[in-house]
Amino acid sequence: MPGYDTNALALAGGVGGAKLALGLAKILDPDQLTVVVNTGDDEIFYGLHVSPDLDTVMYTLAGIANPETGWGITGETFNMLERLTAYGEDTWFGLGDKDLATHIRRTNLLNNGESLSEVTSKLAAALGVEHAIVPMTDDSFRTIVDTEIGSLAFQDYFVKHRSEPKATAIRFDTNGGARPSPGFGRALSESKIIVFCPSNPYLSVAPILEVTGIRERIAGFPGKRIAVSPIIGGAAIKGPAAKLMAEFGVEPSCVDVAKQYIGLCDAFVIDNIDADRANEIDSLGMDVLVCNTIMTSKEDKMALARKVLDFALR
Ligand code: FO1
Repeated sequence: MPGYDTNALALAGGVGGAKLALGLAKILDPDQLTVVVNTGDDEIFYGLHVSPDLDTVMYTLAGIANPETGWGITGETFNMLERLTAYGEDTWFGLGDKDLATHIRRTNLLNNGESLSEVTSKLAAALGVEHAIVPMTDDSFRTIVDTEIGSLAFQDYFVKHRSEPKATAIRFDTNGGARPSPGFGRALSESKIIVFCPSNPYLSVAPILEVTGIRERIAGFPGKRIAVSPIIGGAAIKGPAAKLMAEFGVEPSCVDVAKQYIGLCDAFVIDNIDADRANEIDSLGMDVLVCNTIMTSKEDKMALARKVLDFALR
C-alpha cells in the first residue's frame, strides 16, 4: 500500500469502469473509496431484479468476474437457461447458474422491503468485497434508447439487438426524479477526488449525472475531478460508445468525450495513442494526462489508478 491520504469517489458503469475501480481498490483502503455505479441498465428478467453494472463491479472487486466477457462469473454454467429455453421461454438475456443466485437473493431482499443500497452491501460483503459499492440511486431509473426501430429499454437495445439499430436519442425514465442513494450523497460530501472511470459517457455516466442534484453537486465539488477517456484512437475498447457518438453527429474521439465533461472535470486522461489531441483538451480548460489507459492485467489497472490519483493530487 502506498498510503494515499485521500478519499475517492469513483463513478462507474460496467466492464471498463470496473477495471479502474479494481485498480483503485487495490491501492486505497476500504474506507478511502466509494464506487458509485449506474443502475439505468437494471432490468427484470425471468421475474428477477438484475443489476448488471453493480454486479460487474462487485464480481470484479471480488475477483470472480468472467475474464473473457468482463461481466458474469468465471467458470459459469447455463443449465437453468437451457432448461428455460426448452420450456419455450425467450432467453436472449444470458443468466448463468451461479449469477442466478445473486439475482434471487437481491429480489428476495428487495421484496422484503430493503433498499438496493442495503441489498448491494449485503451481497458485496458475502463475496468478501470490503470497498463500498453503491447504486447511484435506490429509486426506479431506466435508460431508454430511441432508435430507428422504436424505443428500446437498455438491455433490449444492448443485448437483444446487439446495439445495432441506429440510435436517435437516449432518455431516462425516472418516474419524476431519482434521488441519490445515501452512500452517493455521503461520498460526495466526504471525498476529496471524483474519478470518472472510462465508462460510456451516454449510457453509463449520463445516467449518474441525471440523478437529482448530482450534476450541480459535481459542478460545485470543492475537490479534484478527473475523467479517463473510454475512447482510444477513435474507438471504444468495448461497447457502443463510438458508434453512438457517430450517430449523434459527434466525432468519436477523446476530445468530444472531454467536451461533455466541461464544467464537471478539472483533468482528463487520454491514451498515448491520442497524444496529438492533448492541446485540444487543454484548450477546453482541463489539465491533460497522457499515459497508457488500456487495462489488460491487474498491474495495468493499478498503474492507471496510481497515475490518476497522483495527477489529481499533484
Ligand atoms: N451482455 C451480453 O452481451 N449478453 C448477455 O446475455 C448478458 C447477460 C448478462 C447477465 C448478467 C449481467 O450482470 C450482465 C450481462 N450482460 C450481458 C452484460 C450487460 O448487458 C452489460 O454489460 C451492461 O449492462 C452494460 O454495461
